[in-house]
This record gives sequence, C-alpha cells and structure tokens, in this order.
Amino acid sequence: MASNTTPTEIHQQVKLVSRYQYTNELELTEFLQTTRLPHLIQGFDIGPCKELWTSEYLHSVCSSNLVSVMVSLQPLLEFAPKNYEYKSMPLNELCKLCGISHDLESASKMKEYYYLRSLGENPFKDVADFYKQLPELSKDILIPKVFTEEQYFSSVLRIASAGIQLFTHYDIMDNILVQIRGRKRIALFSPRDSNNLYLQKEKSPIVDIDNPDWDKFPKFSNAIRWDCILNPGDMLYIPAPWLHNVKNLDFTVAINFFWKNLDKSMYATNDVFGNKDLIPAQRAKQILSRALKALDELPPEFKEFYGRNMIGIIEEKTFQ
Ligand SMILES: O=C(O)CCC(=O)C(=O)O
Repeated sequence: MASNTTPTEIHQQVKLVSRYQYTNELELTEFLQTTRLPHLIQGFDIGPCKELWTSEYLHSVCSSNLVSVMVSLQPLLEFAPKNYEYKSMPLNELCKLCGISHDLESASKMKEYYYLRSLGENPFKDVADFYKQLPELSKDILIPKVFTEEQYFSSVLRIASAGIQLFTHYDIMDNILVQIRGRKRIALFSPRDSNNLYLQKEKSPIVDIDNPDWDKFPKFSNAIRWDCILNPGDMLYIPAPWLHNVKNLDFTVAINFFWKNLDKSMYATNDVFGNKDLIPAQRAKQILSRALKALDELPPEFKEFYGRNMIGIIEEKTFQ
C-alpha cells in the first residue's frame, strides 16, 4: 500500500529579543554602544504621553496641517508593485481615523488602512524633527539621552491604524523606537541574514513574513527571526543595519529617534531618511560595478570562475 507523503514543513528559527531593565542613562548609553544587538528597553518613564495621547486627545490638540499618509486597502504594505498611495490629510483628521480603527476588527471594517511616517518641513531637503514640527506634543515625552546633540539625526512620529504592517527594511543609523500608544509586533533579522531576505536596496520583497512564498524565497528559511511585542512605555533599540518588520496590533503612536553612532564623515550628507549607504560602502559598490564590467569581457566559464573566486576573497576579508 502506498504511504501518504506530506510535504515537509518549513520551520524558521524564531528567538525572542532580549530585555534590558533601565536603571540610569549612563549605564544604558554604555550598554548600547557595546552590545550592537537589538534590545527591548523597559522601566524608563516616557512621561505623560503614555496616558494622554488617546486618539481623541491627539485629534483635539494636533493642528489641521496637511501630512502625507500612506493609505492602503490591504494591511500588508507592498512596495513592488506598490499597494498603497500617499494622500494628504489634516493631521488631526488622521488621528481620528486611526482611532476609529483601533483594533483589527474595526480596522478591517474601515476598508482603508493608514500609516504616517512624519517628514521634514521640505520632505526633499529636511529631516523629520518632531520637536520642531510638533511642539504641541513634544513637551509630553521624555527619552533617555543615549546620544549627544551632535549625533542626533531625526525624530519621526509614526501613527498607524490597527493591522497595518510595514515591509522589512534596514536603516543606516541606530534608532530607539519609543512606543506610546497601542502595541506593535516587531520581527528583526540580523545583517548577517540580509542575503536570505532577498534585499532590493534597503527593503525585502518578502512581504508576508508569517506566511512566505517558500518556492519564491527558499533561502528565507535560513534567516533567524527575532521577535518582540512593544507595549506602551517600551523602547526598542534597533542597531543599524538590523532589518525590521513592523506590524501594528492596535491603533499605535510611536516615535523613532535616529542618531549617528559612527564618525559623521561616514554618512551621506544628502540623506533625509537615514537610509543612504555609508560613504565608504558607496565607493566599494562603485568599484564593484567596475569589476563586474571587467568580468563581462570574459567568456562565461572564466567569468563564473573569477566571480566565485572574488566571492571567496570578499567572504574571507569581510565576514566576522
Ligand atoms: O514603528 C514603525 O512603524 C516603523 C519603525 C521603523 O521602521 C524604524 O524604526 O525604522
């Protein structure tokens, strides 16, 4: 009798992000400078925002200034092809809409999902600066000083309806994501797994990380996933260039603080989002594209031979 064969189940290794209990700024600063691993920081008092910033409160205190919001009919945001559009809407109106979609059920009834990543005054030239742009809110939040004024880069307000999920990406600067309202589930992947995430520039095309297309992305099963849930008052340290995927479990409000942990001269000067390659990496990529052009002059078997040979050298010289 023929035996039933069931397809082999694919299991991805999932770990939990380590927790760090806050005691004082100095210890935390030193810890972040040395660990270079994501940590869920708990026990720091982020101030009155935690209780105060309901959608009703935000609706009443925020201005009607227009903000550019990602609006999608689906909760999982996709960038290729793009399944969302940017719509201009008053900030106070957005707070109201996101408040109505405060849980997964009410968000699905709304049909549209909303996601704000605040931008600079001039989005093409200026970085997002929560303190300058939203003084009506910035007095309500405290963060530990883990970076100097010199190192500070940007502060980005994020407001989202329940269910919306941001594709996996990396940033070039270290960041602390402060959770103020609602819960977010964050999945992180080490920079060592970047090839297993099929990166296209800074983003991964594996949109549904919980139910991926294994035929299309077989290497994803090798990537180790680090999970955590952020509750109000929690802070997540996301070291550059760790990859992260963010799912909003409720209506959420959060702020990121990005800073330059390396020497300033390493960073591109025309980078408003904090995701342009570091300057030496830009140089290395230009040289690589010249090397690839040179290999193009060879017959295929030699091209492959030298290509493999060069991969070996790069592995030997760069992998830790
Ligand atoms: O909280 C979010 O919605 C996104 C956070 C994020 O992408 C980041 O910290 O870089």
